[in-house]
Amino acid sequence: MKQRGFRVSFPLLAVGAAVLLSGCGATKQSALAPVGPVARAQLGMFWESLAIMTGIFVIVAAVFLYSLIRFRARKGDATLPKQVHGNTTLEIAWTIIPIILLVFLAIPTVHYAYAFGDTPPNAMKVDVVGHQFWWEFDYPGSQVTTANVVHIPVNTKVDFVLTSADVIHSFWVPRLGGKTDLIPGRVNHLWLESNQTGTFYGQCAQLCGAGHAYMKFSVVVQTQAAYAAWVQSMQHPKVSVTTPAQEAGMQLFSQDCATCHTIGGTTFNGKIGPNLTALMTRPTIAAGTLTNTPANLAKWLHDPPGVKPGALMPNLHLSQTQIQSLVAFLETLK
Ligand code: HEC
Ligand SMILES: [Cu+2]
Repeated sequence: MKQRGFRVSFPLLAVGAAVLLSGCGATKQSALAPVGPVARAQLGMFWESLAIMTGIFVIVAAVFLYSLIRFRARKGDATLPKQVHGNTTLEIAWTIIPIILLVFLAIPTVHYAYAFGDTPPNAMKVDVVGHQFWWEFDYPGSQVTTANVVHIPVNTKVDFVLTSADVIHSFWVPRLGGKTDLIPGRVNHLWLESNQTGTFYGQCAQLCGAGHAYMKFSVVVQTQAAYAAWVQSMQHPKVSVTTPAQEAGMQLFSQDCATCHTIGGTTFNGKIGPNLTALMTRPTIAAGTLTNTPANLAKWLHDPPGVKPGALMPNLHLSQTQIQSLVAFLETLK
């Protein structure tokens, strides 16, 4: 009976673990695939403590197994084993060894706590504001504001200046390092650097309400030249509205949307929702909920809270014609 119970539960456990771990998605958001000095140092400490713990486990398990076998009750032997109490040498040894191991863990921990706690003086600054359920990124001094996608230059230390507009959120880009909370009324700093160009994924790591799981963002790491070009294009956004549908969309936008959304290059300057300047250059909409395609924009405008639980953009009960004009207008934002 027992045998069968084991056979049934083991494959079940294996399948369960596989299903759960599949959520960890290869290297997309893996702290085990670092691309910068902060994430690399943190991973190094992880391996160091894992090595120490594995060593302790192997030694303790070996002594334990040896004792189980060597001193087991044998058939026909009813005598009581030798009774002992206390062994000063052993007790001193198992007090001193853990202390030495803890010192080995404490040295890098304290070292990195200071190294990562102090913002490098020449770091580039990006202000990050957490909102339910999206990210605002402001580049102080360059008049650039974006949402849910942050561009940074490669091999550059970036000081993310973190605060929140509402509840506590947490900023985490596993491949770059982290994470640090965004707390209303407080300013936290987290500096990160990437030594590789490419797109890396971030996620809010502090349960902040119904839309928390859909509060994602991308970090686009670019060469210095490409980054400078991006800043230039964000400072001089092109909005060229030509067709009647685009014009109708812009008109609708000024009535229904401009109270909440800003668009660079126009007079729309609402501050409640994400800044929509160069919206079409973003890989996703609604903080990673949908890929950024015209069909998905239409889906979003039709019923935001239906697409993303808890979304604070209301359902404006727009008609299909209105949605099509608005999408035509949004598609001009490059
Ligand atoms: C009451 C304020 C409000 C109004 C009015 C509003 N929005 Fe929004 N909008 C938001 C908020 C808040 C979000 C962020 C939702 C989220 O991701 O959780 C958002 C998100 C968006 C996004 C996705 C942006 C991104 O980068 O993820 C688009 C596009 C958008 N709104 C377009 C519109 C259009 C077009 C209208 C008018 C028809 C409109 N919004 C009206 C508040 C508003
Ligand atoms: Cu959250």
